[in-house]
Amino acid sequence: MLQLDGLKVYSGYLDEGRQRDLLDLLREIVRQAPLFTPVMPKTGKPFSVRMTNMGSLGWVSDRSGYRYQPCHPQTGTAWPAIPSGILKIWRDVAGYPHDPEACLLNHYRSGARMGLHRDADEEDVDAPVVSISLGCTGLFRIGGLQRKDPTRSFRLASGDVMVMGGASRLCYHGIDRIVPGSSTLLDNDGRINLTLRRVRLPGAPV
Ligand code: MD6
Ligand code: FE
Repeated sequence: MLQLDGLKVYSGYLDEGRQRDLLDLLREIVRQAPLFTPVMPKTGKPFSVRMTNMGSLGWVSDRSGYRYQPCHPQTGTAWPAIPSGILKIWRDVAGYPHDPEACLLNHYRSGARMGLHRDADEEDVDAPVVSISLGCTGLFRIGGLQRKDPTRSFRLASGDVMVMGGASRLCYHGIDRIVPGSSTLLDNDGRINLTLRRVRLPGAPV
């Protein structure tokens, strides 16, 4: 287990059986809330990653900006609930007394990446972000509070769970690339990353 400033990586947290069970759940989620391709605010440049969400709020990005919203941007229906098996992972590792409101699903195909960014659209930054990786390994890069700060990188493999809390919560991070051939869990060198977050401050009106 790697540990620095509130960042913890639990390598192999989910064994292969639990990874497959989780993937089955996610296939059902994607049937209810199809993957969509977000675009960058202002420029409208498409992300290489496709996304969907679970929970009372989901993260979206379009020409007008980044935000959390209760409904799918294309179907207009509420996001599916976060399955209990996923909530259990949060309860076991987050060290935070309130359940997450949002679970963002990122789907990478080979060649997809995620540029350096900060998760700063949430009000409740005392809560950590919990990330679960499935499928091909992602090369994860993390730096400091400023974009120019030095970075380090490590691999997130299928079944790894990472908690980004404390001083690491608002650090810049991204996925440089996916390692082809590193897993057969998903077809075509795919990778799925789930990030569980608190959005609103506990006690805020819904
Ligand atoms: C990914 N993850 O692993 C992208 N953000 O595909 C993130 O952007 C991320 O893993 C905040 C906390 C943990 C993460
Ligand atoms: Fe992030």
